[in-house]
Amino acid sequence: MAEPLRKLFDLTNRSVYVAGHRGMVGAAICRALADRGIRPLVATRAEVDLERQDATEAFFRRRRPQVVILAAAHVGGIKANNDFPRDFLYKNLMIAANVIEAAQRNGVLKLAFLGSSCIYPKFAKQPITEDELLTGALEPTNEWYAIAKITGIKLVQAYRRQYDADMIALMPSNLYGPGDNYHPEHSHVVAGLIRRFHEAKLSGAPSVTIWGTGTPRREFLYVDDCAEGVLHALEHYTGESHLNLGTGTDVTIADLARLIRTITEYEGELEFDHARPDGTPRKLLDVSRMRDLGWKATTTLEAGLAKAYADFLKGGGRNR
Ligand code: GFB
Repeated sequence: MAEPLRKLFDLTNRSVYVAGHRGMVGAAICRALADRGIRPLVATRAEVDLERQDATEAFFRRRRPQVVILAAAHVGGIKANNDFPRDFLYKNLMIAANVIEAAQRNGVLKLAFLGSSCIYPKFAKQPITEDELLTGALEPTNEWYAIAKITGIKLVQAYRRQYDADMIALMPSNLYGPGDNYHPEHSHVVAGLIRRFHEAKLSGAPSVTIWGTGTPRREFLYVDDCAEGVLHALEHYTGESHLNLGTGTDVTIADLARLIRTITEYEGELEFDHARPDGTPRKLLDVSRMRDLGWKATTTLEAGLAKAYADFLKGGGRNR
């Protein structure tokens, strides 16, 4: 049997600040920390507005976290990205710059910055290795968000080079799961379709509309798998390159829609609205670096979607 990988960094007995603990990802990271007996340091937006430099620095001076997991971000699906370019660029840039600078000034021992697979060029080689970054033009619907997240990766690299700071950057594929945003227009595809299929079932609507052609392929990572990956990377990795977090498999949006139709027990038809954008044709991540570090996602798409729908039925998530 292979030797278990040696930990480079021990989270035990550390004060771990999870920025963005009310979001889907931050909440999952708090659950993963709780499983290891770690009670994270968290703060509401009223306590610290991470878009403001002075507030962020005052918070770090006061609370002195030793580890920072930067899961705070302004996020949304393809339509929200397209409709609110300033919000996606400005807010995410400010959050990244303020938190990373405050961490450096206040002696943080280790920081993980979270981004997204949309940082890669629209026509990146598939599956996408970490080296594809900045090799081509971005997908226009999400370039604002992507530029902010690429800047976060570059900040991490710059602080590593200039200060020898132990900071890493992690790029998950499309995330879904408990605590998602169910806004009818601004959500990501999984949450948007769970809601639409559920409502169509209740109202007896004959069909459900899926945006775009249904042909784009996406890789969906269950949020609790992502959280485990983040903690695993904190413990086992340090290095300049960001790391991909994904499952290594993808599905078409049409197949995803059929799966959600089955899970929600909706019996009507699917219709595709070609007037809506498809976005990137494909963004399947090469996950071999994380696999070599001893991590892999364990939740199948079917099981993850069933858990996400159960959470929706319980009233979980935002914008219900
Ligand atoms: O989830 P989504 O908005 O993320 O859309 P992206 C994925 C695909 O699903 C697109 C289609 O081809 C959409 O056209 N789709 C079909 C839908 N029906 C729906 C629906 O009801 N709602 C939504 N939202 N999509 C985002 C980026 O891109 O991915 C973000 O804009 C971020 O910046 C995120 O990176 C992970 O994969 O297209």
